[in-house]
Amino acid sequence: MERTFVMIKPDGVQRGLIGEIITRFERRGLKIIDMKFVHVSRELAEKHYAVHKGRPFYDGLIEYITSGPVLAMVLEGTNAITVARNTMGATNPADAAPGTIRADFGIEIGRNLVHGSDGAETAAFEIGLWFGDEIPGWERDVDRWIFE
Ligand code: D4T
Repeated sequence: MERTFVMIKPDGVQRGLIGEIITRFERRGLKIIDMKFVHVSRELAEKHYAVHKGRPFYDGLIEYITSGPVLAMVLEGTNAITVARNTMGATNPADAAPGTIRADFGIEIGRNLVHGSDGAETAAFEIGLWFGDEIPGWERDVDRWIFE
């Protein structure tokens, strides 16, 4: 079963949307494997967003992600990476499809509420960076009604 790294960014936390956002992943069938509140250091932010270093929005992005606590989590399910990103919607909330998290709660790209790994390699890197290597799974009784 695939795992992905998802984060509720500082705007989602500050605006009291943690429950609302987690509910959307949970009710879709994604299983929460681990979760924690993180006061993001500059060092962690720079590692997480290393691929964007040098881009015009990089400094603002680092400032934003370190501006308040975030809720980091590992989600598991069939095609979890794609399913989580589809649940979040397009990076720019202005382009996100109605019904997605970013469309329903956001309006600007620099305040887009959530992050989700964009591929298998990124997911492995980000889960390791935020949670370490060995995260145990757990048996969810309802799984047989969600996964075929
Ligand atoms: P994250 O990584 O936050 O889930 O976003 P995406 O995977 O959907 O998008 P991304 O990596 O292209 O961008 C990372 C992060 O940078 C912000 N950003 C991006 C921005 O503020 N201005 C921009 O022009 C771009 C491209 C938003 C998400």
